[in-house]
Amino acid sequence: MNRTVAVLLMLCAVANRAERTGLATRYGCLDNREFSDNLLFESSAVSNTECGLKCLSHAGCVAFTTLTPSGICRGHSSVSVANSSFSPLSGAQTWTFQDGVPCPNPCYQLMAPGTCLRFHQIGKNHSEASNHCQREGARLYNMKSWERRDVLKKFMDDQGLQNTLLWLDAVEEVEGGNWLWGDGHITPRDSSMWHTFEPNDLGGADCMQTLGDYYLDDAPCKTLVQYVCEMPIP
Ligand SMILES: [Ca+2]
Ligand SMILES: [Ca+2]
Repeated sequence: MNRTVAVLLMLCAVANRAERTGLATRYGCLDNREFSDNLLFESSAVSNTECGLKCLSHAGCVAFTTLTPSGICRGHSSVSVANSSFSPLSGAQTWTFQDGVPCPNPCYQLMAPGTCLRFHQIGKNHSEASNHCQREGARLYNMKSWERRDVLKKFMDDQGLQNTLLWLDAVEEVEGGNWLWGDGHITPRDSSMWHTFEPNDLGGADCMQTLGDYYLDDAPCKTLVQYVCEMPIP
């Protein structure tokens, strides 16, 4: 090997290392997934970024799972779920590397200008779901307009899900009255956005959810329902 080739190889190695290291701060979230059949390593890490760097330093590592505050860091050789071994691990998040994550939290997906959304598949009652969103700096989804209904439908289509019941960021102002959204917007009881025969106050329903092809429905607040959080981009 002559000297020029050796120097070039060395420069390439340095550049490659820098590129892979840089990627560790740009990752997207695969949401609460734990892969048990493609585990490359288990270690500990104080942050998602540190875990990402460990993954990058392992050949064949394409995704990593972090569990806080225990600091568990797992590297995975694949993001596919084989042998039906997929099971959501409470509190865990799985990440994969990608460029240009546009939302402040990489678990969120940019769906409309200024609007980042995240689907939570583990059902909670309305107040717990709302609190969960707020802990992430977000709110339950606001579906006060047809335009916003179309954004939500597109987002759920992207998840491969149709006609999913989802908590929304509205409650009944007074029994038999109008419905109040978190931003102060009012949806009257005779709005065309309600599903047929809704609101019907079945079971003392005071919280808003989606029904059918993303129409409005009143539902009992204690019901366990999946939800979408919405994070505004500052
Ligand atoms: Ca009611
Ligand atoms: Ca109802």
